[in-house]
Amino acid sequence: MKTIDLKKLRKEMEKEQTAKRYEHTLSVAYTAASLAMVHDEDTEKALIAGMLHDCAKCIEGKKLVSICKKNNLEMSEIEMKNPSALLHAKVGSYYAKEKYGVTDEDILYAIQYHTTGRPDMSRLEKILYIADYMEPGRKHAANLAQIRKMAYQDLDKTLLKILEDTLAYLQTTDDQIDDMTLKTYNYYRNISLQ
Ligand code: DGI
Ligand code: FE
Ligand code: FE
Repeated sequence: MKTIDLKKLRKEMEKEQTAKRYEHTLSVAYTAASLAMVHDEDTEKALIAGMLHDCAKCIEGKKLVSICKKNNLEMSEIEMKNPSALLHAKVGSYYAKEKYGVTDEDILYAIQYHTTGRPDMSRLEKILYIADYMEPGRKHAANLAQIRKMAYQDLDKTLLKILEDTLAYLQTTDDQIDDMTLKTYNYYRNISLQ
């Protein structure tokens, strides 16, 4: 993996993001690193993925759509209709590569799928997805205490719980559910039944 200057990334995120988002970014990076320590993942990769996962979150929805069009990044109808929630992950992964020099595919996929997950995620992908949900600054998500304990014991079980809670939450809103979120849920539910 090409060496990435984490300190430099941190400064760039501080510049790109609102104070609140930057605080979340740091929390996700360190939470991901602590999960990486327990689950034998590369802590450096976890830090980079955490630091960059929301690098496109402070770009407004319309701009995210135009960035995708300009750079031939495919968009589904649901992504186009919910750009801020869904496209920041895709554009974030694109920026991680093109703007911040990340070449490691595992990190790029972890960023790309940090919002919806995907079936058969790598260990790093799971760690980022979970860290994003459970970082200490999160206050309103469901079952946080249980999820924070579980995350240090069983990544797949934790993923399933978060996916269940996310789907339940989305059903209380007008937001459309992305196919990938459903596919991920079904995949990890099936695994839990085996
Ligand atoms: O960017 P963050 O706020 O840190 O976290 P995130 O990237 O996980 O995005 C969070 C939001 O994305 C959260 O409110 C749930 C939402 N989300 C997850 N799956 C779907 C979704 N939103 C829609 N519309 N459809 C989904 O399938
Ligand atoms: Fe995000
Ligand atoms: Fe996030």
